[in-house]
Amino acid sequence: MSELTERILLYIEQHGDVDTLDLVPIFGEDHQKIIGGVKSIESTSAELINTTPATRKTWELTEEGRQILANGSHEATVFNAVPEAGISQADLMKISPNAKVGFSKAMSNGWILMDKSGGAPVIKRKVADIVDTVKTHLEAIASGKSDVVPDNVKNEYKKRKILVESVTKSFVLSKGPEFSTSLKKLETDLTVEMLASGIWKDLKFKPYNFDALGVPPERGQLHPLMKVRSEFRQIFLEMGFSEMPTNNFVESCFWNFDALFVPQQHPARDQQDTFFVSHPQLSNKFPVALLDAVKKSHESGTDGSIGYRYDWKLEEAQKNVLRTHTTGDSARMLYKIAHQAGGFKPIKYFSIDKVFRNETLDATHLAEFHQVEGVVADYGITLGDLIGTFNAFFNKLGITELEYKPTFNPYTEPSMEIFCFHPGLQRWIEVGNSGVFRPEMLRPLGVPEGVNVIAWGLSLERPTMIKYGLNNIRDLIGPKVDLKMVQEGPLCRMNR
Ligand code: FB9
Repeated sequence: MSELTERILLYIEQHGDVDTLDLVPIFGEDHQKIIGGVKSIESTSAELINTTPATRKTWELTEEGRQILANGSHEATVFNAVPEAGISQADLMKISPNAKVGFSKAMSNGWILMDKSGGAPVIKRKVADIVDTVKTHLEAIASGKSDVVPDNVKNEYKKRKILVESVTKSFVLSKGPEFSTSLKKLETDLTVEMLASGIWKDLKFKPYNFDALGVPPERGQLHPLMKVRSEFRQIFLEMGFSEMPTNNFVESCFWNFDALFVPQQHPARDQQDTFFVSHPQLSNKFPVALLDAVKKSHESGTDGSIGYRYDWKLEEAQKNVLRTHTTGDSARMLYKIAHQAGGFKPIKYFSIDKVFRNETLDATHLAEFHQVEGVVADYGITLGDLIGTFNAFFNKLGITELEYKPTFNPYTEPSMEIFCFHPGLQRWIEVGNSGVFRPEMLRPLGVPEGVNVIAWGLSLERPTMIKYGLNNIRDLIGPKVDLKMVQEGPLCRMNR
């Protein structure tokens, strides 16, 4: 038991009830330390002492008051600075920043006088010595004996801003039902040994604290991106879409570009925009008939198109890249369903996975992001179906005001950028890109005449940053992410 807790218990034993503030001058301890001792007693047993909250007006020294306590009052400092021969008032004013206050107090106390008999006025002592009552008063107040200083004097010091009145919370201590001057450690567990030996009868057990909060269980937490991915996945599933396999970060240029009718000279296929893979550098497993059909589509067109009229090169198509979009996976799926047993059947597919772009990094763009893509293939569907699908999709994200702007993609015609008026941001923002896959892409894949395929894409990062109020992508992804943001991130409900 600490010496302070022992002193508190003994004092209560000998003197009965006591206010913790009154123990300050008795123990010569700071009030907060005494409160700590009381808490320590209570933590051992709530039955030992009773504590009744109390409040009391107390006097505290200000910073200036503490300086006076240490160095004496301003008037005493001025008096002590006046030599036998006297001193000019100007020189006296230089002795301390409070010399002016001290001078007028020392004059009104009759400690000093101004002698003009010799022409220029000289300040001299009027008495041989002084009693620095202010310092004495402050010493009493600082040691908890403010009662010895008359109220009018305390109020005078308050006006001089060397004393301030405050309300201090304290406790009136009294004997509890199990009062004792010794702090017997309370048992916190009833063991087999205690029961078997019977010593439990003589032990004191700590009462249960049913108000104690449980220890928060260690648990994992989904990253905000994964929370938003779950929301998007749920939306697609609700709309009858099935998830495509996209477990291939490395893709051949053939599927990433050529099968999408992206010409081999397209700038997107340069090193500035795309990450090329050195090991394995090339792919070489492609359906031969598909290669020929894609080659023909690029060189001389298909289905009424004249193509790009260039010599399409296999070795260009064989190069491996980090996929720049998941639309290559959509092309694989279209090829697969066009060649499945029983022939083409309408589908609604979606994918959400990482893609990589060798682009300039900025506050909202990294070299990788998650693309969200939806694809619908069916007989006779139109741009109107695409717009209707968007409205349904974005309505589930809480977005109702959508606008569309014509744009160009090598693999879709018509193509549209999608904009929405974001209610939270109160401004129009770009929310994605979309289009109807061109016949020059669909025919080589084997998708039958009469079948149209509509598709759209957006990212996961942009809506996540908006949802979680982040302005810099590096606060969401990367080594500088504040894990508290992840741990404490709220549940994600995209439409509210
Ligand atoms: O995600 C984007 N914006 C967005 C999306 C959702 C959202 O949620 C609402 C609050 C509830 C808010 C904003 N964008 C697409 C637009 C911009 O952020 C843009 O600056 C960044 N874009 C990425 C590409 O940047 C290099 C987002 C990404 C993107 C763009 C296009 C596609 C996919 C991802 C596509 C496609 C496509 C087109 C036709 C056929 C198939 C796929």
